[in-house]
Amino acid sequence: MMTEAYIALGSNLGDRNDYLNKAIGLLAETDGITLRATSSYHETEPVGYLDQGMFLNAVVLLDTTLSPHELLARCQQIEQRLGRERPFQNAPRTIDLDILLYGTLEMNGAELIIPHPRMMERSFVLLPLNEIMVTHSLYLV
Ligand code: GSY
Repeated sequence: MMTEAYIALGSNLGDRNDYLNKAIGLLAETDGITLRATSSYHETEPVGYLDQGMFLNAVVLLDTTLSPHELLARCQQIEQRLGRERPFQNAPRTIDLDILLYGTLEMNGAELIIPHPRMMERSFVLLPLNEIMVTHSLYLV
């Protein structure tokens, strides 16, 4: 079954534009994923851990036949491939991929919570999400 999924991307280390481009390219070339829309890239102040560089954030809309856990595994694989290290929580990162929405699914698992539990309080997610959702989501038309 094909499902619409939204993924948030963020980078605040190195060539942030290139990390976002590469991560979106890797998502797009994944079997079981079709890239439907990409927001513009938003430069944003860090939220949470403040003593770090500005982020570049974006949101993409995918059609996918992957399950939520398969999609999570692919996102984590892309983070690793692009050199993400996790020295401490909220540390600066080359690239971060978070599943925001997966169709109308609501799940509360140990590894994965959908919708993303903090998305509604993060303007760095809501602004790019709004940009593509209003024009591309089938659920809103
Ligand atoms: O998963 C969210 C990572 N993150 C970000 C982010 O992507 N953008 C901004 N502006 N601040 C953030 N703080 C954290 S943690």
